[in-house]
Amino acid sequence: LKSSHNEPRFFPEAKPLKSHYDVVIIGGGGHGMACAYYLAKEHGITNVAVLEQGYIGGGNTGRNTTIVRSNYLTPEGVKFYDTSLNLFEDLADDFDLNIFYSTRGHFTLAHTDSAMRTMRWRAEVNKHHGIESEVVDRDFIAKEVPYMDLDCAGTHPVMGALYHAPGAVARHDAVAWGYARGAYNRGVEIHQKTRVTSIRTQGDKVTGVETDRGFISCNKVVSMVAGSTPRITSMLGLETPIEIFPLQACVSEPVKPFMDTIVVSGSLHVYVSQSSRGEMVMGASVDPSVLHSTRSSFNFVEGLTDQMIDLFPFMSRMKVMRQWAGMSDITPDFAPIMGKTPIDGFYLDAGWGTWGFKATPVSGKTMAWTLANDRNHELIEPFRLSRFTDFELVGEKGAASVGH
Ligand code: PYC
Repeated sequence: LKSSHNEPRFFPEAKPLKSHYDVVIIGGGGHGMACAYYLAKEHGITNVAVLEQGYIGGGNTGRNTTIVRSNYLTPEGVKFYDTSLNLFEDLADDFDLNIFYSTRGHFTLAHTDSAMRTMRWRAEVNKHHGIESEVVDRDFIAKEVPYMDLDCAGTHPVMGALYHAPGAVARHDAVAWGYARGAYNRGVEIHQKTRVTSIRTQGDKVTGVETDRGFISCNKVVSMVAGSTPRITSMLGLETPIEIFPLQACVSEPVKPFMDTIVVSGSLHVYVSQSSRGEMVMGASVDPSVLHSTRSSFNFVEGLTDQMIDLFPFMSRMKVMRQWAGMSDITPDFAPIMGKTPIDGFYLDAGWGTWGFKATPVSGKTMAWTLANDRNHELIEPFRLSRFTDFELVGEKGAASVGH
């Protein structure tokens, strides 16, 4: 299959599995594809198979609200996500593919004194690390987001906000496809509709994976499956503190472009941006109970629109067009779990909760480095699995859509 400029298309033809690969990547979402891309591009490791039980980017990559930002709270988080944001800015050139990366400016509204205090704290940490982040007042917000009711229907008046100018959105599918095409062009094999059924070990070392298409021997396996992480780690008896909560989102019918910023309210648990097609892309916090499912609910739309209309009263006349859910793999400290594990040759890229899409480039790059060097990249060392037994939790209260 060739596209108009003679590049292989992003959906590679199905091939038989080889009997051995140097690296098997479980999960063909953005993170898996990014890891394959950087393994091939930066480390010359191309005897790699990406195994995806569905289709490329069909999991959480295709189910998020595409926000990219680096205004986190912890120094570890800020450095990590800022590296990602910088990589995002060059991806379209790297891929020769339009990923619709659009810098919008990102507001996190504060409706209480304590929220204002947290915004100041975040702004100070951000600035210390060279990130554009400022606490702004109501006048500034009113100028930048003129259609918003700052009094919030009189219920929770906005007091101020954290403003992060580099905040952006991107076309999520294109990110996965760009990485997939770049990996494929460099010799990586991508096997869709290929489900891993177990992982073989000898002693404490990985020797291969069983799939519904047969056994593959390999030296290294990395699990990059977000909401399916417990299914994979249970194959090895590996314990993590991850719990799965659905995260739902929806889009409105398309309307004339009127809002070019991203608006988030942690207190009201809503966030919204307008897509390049004119749809309002909206989400709320994770569902309240653990559930391994991508079902959508009416409750979600009802709760979300109730809050959204307080901020944007005219939206009461807009129709919700589509809704969906992803499975968020939430950790107790709202930071990911990355790197080596106690099982030799088995690596984890998990715990992506509600913060995974924006980490796609940096997770791919640092996990590829970690696999190639068999030691954790310095940016991901704080996110190692052993932090939960060493009592060195990260405490990332800059994560969105989760109660802290
Ligand atoms: O981290 O900005 C974020 C976010 C928004 C929705 C889910 N996560």
